[in-house]
Amino acid sequence: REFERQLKLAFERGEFELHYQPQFSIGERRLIGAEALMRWRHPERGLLAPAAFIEILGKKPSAAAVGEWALRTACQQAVRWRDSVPGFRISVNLFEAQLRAGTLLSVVRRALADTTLAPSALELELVENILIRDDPSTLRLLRELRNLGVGLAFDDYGTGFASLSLLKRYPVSRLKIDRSFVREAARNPADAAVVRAIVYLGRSFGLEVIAEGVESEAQLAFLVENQCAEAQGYLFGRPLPADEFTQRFITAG
Ligand code: G
Ligand code: G
Ligand code: NA
Ligand code: MN
Repeated sequence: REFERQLKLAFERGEFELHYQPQFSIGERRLIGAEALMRWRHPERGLLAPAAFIEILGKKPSAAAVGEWALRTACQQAVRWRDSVPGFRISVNLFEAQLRAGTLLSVVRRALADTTLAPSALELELVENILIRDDPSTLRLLRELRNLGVGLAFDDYGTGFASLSLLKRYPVSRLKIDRSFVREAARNPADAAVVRAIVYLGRSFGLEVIAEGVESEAQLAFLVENQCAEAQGYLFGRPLPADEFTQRFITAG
């Protein structure tokens, strides 16, 4: 409770910020977009990663306001980058509370209209476990978002429950292969099999597939060999504040 109050105050004081991690097409080794990742610039404890607060924040109704701020901020930033990067797309993570709030569709519409970002330049990331409660209103909401032209990605794909039935029913456009599979894929046959299976699923369902947590050339070589088209991870770049992202990936070319 006390921590919740602190989070609310921190948000009101403007202590939350977004960092951006690049996403690359593997074939061309070209920047194709970025994932917006939240950080808390704590006055005493320094920069905090979401692990320290997302779990507590994520299910509270107040998370919807934080999520809306993140969405608008990320869309605004994407508009600054889009002219330099053909097809640039920004990915934003959703809190469970945003799906339950009943306002997500209008919030997304407004964020796009106010920033002039094209719907196809926005992707929303969901972890599968948000969906296993599986109410019809969530399914309807996701269809409406897809009808707007916004992308939907399954985050940490392969680690949740009921992956295949969700894939069949939910209108997702991209799978993000969880980094726990990518880490050992070049060495461990079981992880290799999971990565290959997800790439194959993506192809079968007509979805884009991106590998998360790519840290080494060996991992990248494995992905090339297995025809995974896109990658994100420390090999390409860590999450950076917007101005550093611009210096490193936009103006440096
Ligand atoms: O940035 P980092 O790797 O520490 O992120 C850890 C987790 O926090 C990830 O699962 C990520 O999806 C989640 N996360 C980061 N930023 C956001 C955000 O803006 N909204 C939501 N809902 N989750 C986020
Ligand atoms: O749950 P989600 O996939 O959104 O989490 C993204 C998190 O993964 C971020 O906190 C980010 O800092 C972290 N991350 C991004 N790339 C790498 C990587 O190459 N290796 C590791 N270990 N973590 C990464
Ligand atoms: Na994510
Ligand atoms: Mn992920």
